[in-house]
Amino acid sequence: MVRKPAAKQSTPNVSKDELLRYYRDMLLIRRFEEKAGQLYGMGLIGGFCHLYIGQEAVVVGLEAAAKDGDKRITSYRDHGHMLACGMDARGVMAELTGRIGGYSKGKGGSMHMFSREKHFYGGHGIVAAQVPLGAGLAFADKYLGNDNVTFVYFGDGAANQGQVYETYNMAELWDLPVVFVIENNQYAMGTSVKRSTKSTTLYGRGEAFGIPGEQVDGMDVLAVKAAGEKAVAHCRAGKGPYILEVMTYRYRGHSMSDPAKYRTREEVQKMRDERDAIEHVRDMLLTGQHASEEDLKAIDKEIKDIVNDSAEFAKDSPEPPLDELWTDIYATDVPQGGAEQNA
Ligand SMILES: Cc1ncc(C[n+]2csc(CCOP(=O)(O)OP(=O)(O)O)c2C)c(N)n1
Ligand SMILES: [Mg+2]
Repeated sequence: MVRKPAAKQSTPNVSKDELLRYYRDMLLIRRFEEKAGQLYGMGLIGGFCHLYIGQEAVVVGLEAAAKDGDKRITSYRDHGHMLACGMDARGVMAELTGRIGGYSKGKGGSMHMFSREKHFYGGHGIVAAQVPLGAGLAFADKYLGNDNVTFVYFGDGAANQGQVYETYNMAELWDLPVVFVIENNQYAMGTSVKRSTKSTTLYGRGEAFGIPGEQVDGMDVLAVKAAGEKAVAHCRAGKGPYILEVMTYRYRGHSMSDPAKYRTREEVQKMRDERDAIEHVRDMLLTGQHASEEDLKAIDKEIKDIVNDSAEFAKDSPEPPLDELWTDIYATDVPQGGAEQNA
């Protein structure tokens, strides 16, 4: 197999533990997504399901730059973000299958899961809707005077939505601590960036608003982490938002029903063979003699067990009872008098 060197030089003195952690976290996402694909095929998952396979290094690299209290919000391609911020695989799989043991009690499905504990704010089906919401999360932290940062993930297609630029303006005006992460996987459904966008550096659009940014090799988890640390330091220093355009690739279709006529099989295979992010870390572990084939096999087994367990948990968990239709519709913890104050 011909593996091209990473576009950016990775930090050579990365620790063994760190590399193993990234390998494990990326593999968990990949195997979980493969299992979700299987369950979908068996009819156990209804509705939409967008897999993250190929993009694992983006979220794992950025989570490595985050600290406790930081927030994250993303689109409908969201299972990887949940797992990477520490949400339980069981709860995610049970939600995908519409069971009561899921994060939204089986009522949200793939695109609508949340965890206040892990500061994960969804899961949004409207393209780019999470961008202004994410700025709102960052506004709350700024208002409270803490040093938390919000990671707002969106796609190359979403980057053409108007609300992104309204948000850029306000975020820069108010120096909001937000890292805008454009996951440029080169396609928005069946439309390539080349067909939809004249300027190919999406991060450069921040210049009009005074927001700095950069392009990052999203198939290199160490490069993503290093760029994430830089962005986060900018935000925590009170300098306002930062844009990271992370160059990545989705191996699977847009969703589970994708005719795949907009790109060749060879294009996908080439990325898998030459740029795969998990294989890249695997190579570093083996060539640096940080781990043996046996060690990696043991990790593979551990991950497989977690994923199989999540699927079993999901299948055993009952569907929500009918009276759940009437719960979780309105907020119940709104302070008294709130409505009058806003009238
Ligand atoms: C406002 C809005 N317009 C259109 C759609 C239909 N739609 C769903 S996903 C998508 C493509 C978005 O692509 P991108 O932002 O690159 O994210 P990716 O799917 O590649 O992760 C479109 C057009 C939608 N959900 N919301
Ligand atoms: Mg895209």
